[in-house]
Amino acid sequence: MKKGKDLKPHIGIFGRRNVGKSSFINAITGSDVAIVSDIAGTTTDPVKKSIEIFGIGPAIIVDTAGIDDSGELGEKRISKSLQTIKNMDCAILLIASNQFDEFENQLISHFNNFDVPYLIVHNKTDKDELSNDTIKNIKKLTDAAIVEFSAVTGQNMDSLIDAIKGTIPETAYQKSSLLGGIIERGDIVMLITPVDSEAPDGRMILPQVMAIRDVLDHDAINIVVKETEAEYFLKTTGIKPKLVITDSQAFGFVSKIIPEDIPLTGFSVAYARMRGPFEEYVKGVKKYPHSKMVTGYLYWNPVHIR
Ligand SMILES: Nc1nc2c(ncn2[C@@H]2O[C@H](COP(=O)(O)OP(=O)(O)OP(=O)(O)O)[C@@H](O)[C@H]2O)c(=O)[nH]1
Ligand SMILES: [Mg+2]
Repeated sequence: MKKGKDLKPHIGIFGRRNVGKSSFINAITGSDVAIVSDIAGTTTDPVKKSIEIFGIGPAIIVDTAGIDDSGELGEKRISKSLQTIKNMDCAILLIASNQFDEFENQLISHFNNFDVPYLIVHNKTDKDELSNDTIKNIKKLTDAAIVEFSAVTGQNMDSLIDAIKGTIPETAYQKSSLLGGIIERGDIVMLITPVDSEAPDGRMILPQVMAIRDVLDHDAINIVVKETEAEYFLKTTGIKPKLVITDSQAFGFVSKIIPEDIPLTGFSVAYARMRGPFEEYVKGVKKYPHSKMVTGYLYWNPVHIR
């Protein structure tokens, strides 16, 4: 899932101290962006860098402190490293010397908790090859891809890049916008926003404001009406909106007055789609009897949330 409006995928490097996280970053970027040393605990705070990865392109890479640190300061560093996980599109769990036990298990549960796809890279393969026992241990726990690598020799770089590419989800490259991919420049979007006693005084709720802004960002046209004026507007102007968005509480009413061939969706549906994973959300959506799918999976005419 993409966080923020940055189009570059965020890749986080996690693992114990000294496994070569910083060296790994230098190797895949072909430059000396991260500080490397043989002293465990060289990287102390998460370091975010905008980089170019061979074969992948621009990305944001986050170097982190080792998660096997100790002491009061070490605990703080670990917690900082863990906090970055939720913002990643893809995580790389770096291991070395066939060490794979509680620290690695912990990291994997954190990745799973935040639904962050990950791959496992055994670094320093020039020194110690990845053993079959380690592979077996890993396979017991996860079916994530495992790649052997060496930040020093750069061996297996091609398979590493392929594995990273395969792990970064498509959504990481998509701008998180409410109506991205649905509307285009010049489209007329009708927003039907009930203003009842529950509406906040003097303002609009966030998804409505976001929709208005997003329509403007697409160089499209907003028509904002209450549900009581929607039918009148359509009849008197003859304007046919490309899309109608309304509030979930008004779906029932609005779906009756909007012609069947105009796609209709909800502010909260659009919002959920932006936040993803939309396919999961759609599983919980109940369609009206006369509903019809408009564009593959993006929105329904009309939909309602169970
Ligand atoms: N032989 C060998 N040494 C490596 C490799 N990758 C890193 N090293 C060495 O391992 C040591 C630690 O490397 P770093 O990149 O600083 O490790 P790190 O995981 O960032 O360490 P911290 O920031 O302390 O958590 C350095 O002396 C590196 O030169 C590798 O693939 N092969
Ligand atoms: Mg480091």
